[in-house]
Amino acid sequence: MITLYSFGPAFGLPDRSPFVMKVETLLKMANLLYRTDTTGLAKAPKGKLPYIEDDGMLVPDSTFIRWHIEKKYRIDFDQGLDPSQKATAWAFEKMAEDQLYWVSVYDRWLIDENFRKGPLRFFDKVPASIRPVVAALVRRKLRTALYGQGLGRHSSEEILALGTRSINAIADFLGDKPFFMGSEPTGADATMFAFVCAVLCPYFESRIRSAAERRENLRGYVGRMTARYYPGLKRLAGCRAAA
Ligand SMILES: N[C@@H](CCC(=O)N[C@@H](CS)C(=O)NCC(=O)O)C(=O)O
Repeated sequence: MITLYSFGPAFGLPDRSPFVMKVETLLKMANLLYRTDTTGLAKAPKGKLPYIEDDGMLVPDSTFIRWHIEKKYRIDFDQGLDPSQKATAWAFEKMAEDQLYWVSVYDRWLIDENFRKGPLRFFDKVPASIRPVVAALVRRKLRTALYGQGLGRHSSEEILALGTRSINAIADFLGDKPFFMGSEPTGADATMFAFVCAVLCPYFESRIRSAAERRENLRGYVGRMTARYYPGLKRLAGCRAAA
């Protein structure tokens, strides 16, 4: 059975990482048996989660995991898409992973109130005497990563403008289609679902979340994806599963 190394549920989401949620959704789409293990970060091959272990083979990174599943289990997550649709799906996925994701990181880690009730809790098991120092160090690491990525160099207004542009692009492209690329789910849905959930997560106060909430079709989409892939969760990211 495949082991998915994950962080575990948090903030009302199946996992605090949208990359983990993406992989879990792909595993569900592929109907593959898997179990989750939340103890893998320290030995992660690339220092990040998710990674999977499949028959003794470690595969890190959500995109390479997808390609591994496609190759080993002969699954085409892009089934039915023509080359132009595949190119569009890839571009949207990378926009979500390489830009929108960082907007969520900014919101969760750098807005004080969100940090206090969210990421700071990740350090609850660290001895109280060193907890503030460890949390501050990790927060600084995230701030440096955001600066290196580029988004962290912008003002909060500019970050909001960039994030809103992406959210609106996703909502406009989705339109009234049931799933991102059409009437049936494809691999892109695993990504769009995960990253839209991260933005819509009601646990955090954020202006990008308000911008996403104004797009009714995104809420319906999250509801549909939840009903199909997480039927046990009646509500995800504030959206009813039976939407
Ligand atoms: N490109 C990777 C990104 C994964 C990623 O950024 N994971 C973050 C959590 S969302 C992580 O594990 N961070 C832990 C760390 O940097 O220490 C993928 O697609 O899987």
